[in-house]
Amino acid sequence: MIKSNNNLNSKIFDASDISKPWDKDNQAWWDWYVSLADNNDKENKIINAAPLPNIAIPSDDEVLLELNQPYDLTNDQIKFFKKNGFIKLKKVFSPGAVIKLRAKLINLLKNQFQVDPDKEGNDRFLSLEMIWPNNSFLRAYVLSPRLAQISADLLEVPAVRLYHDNVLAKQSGCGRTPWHFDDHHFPLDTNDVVTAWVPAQPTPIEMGPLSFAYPLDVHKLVNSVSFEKTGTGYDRGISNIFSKNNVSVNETPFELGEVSFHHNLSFHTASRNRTNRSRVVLANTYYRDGARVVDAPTMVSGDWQKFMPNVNPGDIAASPLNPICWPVKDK
Ligand SMILES: O=C(O)CCC(=O)C(=O)O
Repeated sequence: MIKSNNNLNSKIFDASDISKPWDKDNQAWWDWYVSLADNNDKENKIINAAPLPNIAIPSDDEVLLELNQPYDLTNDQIKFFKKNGFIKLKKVFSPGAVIKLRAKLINLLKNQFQVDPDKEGNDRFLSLEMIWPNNSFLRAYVLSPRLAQISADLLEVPAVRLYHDNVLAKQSGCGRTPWHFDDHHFPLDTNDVVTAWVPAQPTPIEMGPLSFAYPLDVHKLVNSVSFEKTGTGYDRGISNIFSKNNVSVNETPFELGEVSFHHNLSFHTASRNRTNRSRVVLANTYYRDGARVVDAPTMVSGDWQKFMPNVNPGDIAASPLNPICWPVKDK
């Protein structure tokens, strides 16, 4: 499906202060982005997270095998996703594969940021994108046929490409993720876009699991809210409209191995991490093969040229960094 230029997008493209491309790095983008969240929450006492389970860790080969297995979806699950714009699926990964993922991601974050992401007192939202080209083990989680097949089946498209990977560590005490939908961020001309959000630990409510407003078309209620480059007005505007209209929000814990999938028009948020453990997530975005880059990406699209080198506005989005992840090519 080629998307129409909805009101929210035209507002963004018209707003002179955000129409320029993002000119800083990815971490600076996230530091800016989370500053747009309203954090007037009363409940902000830090509690201890339950210890991580002490389980057998699978070998690399066992993990690879698991990441290649198909995951059968029912028609009801596909219908649920179409109507509500998100779905949470249990047992997408084994507990051991998730704990192994967490250890690898924590190592990467430590190397990049020279901090222990689990150390209290660092309440930042850390982000690392494009880990897969330089890490053969994590590549298996990002290009996973299992995640890509679920994504293609939910979108009901024959083939999906990777847009990017994103390691997201919401450290202890870090505040809310503002309300948004990803259509803002992905400069793609299609609505056939889905993000697999893979928590790398059990994620109770106090840790700030990703939460979804539903059904999908609640985005139409907030089309008229203008995006703002500074301040919390956009986040508060969305929140007020959702409250006034009694919009339902799914804010539920994630058990180990559970993964959510959300559509690019799904409005979502996440609460403060009120535990002493970093909420580490691998978020991979996949889109319909054949989609193009929009004509005028904005600063809200972030570092998109890093994800699609040498692809220009208007081009088919298919650089070597956007491999087809499903179906798997015969070797
Ligand atoms: O992890 C978060 O708090 C936000 C992630 C998000 O918005 C996304 O992956 O689309």
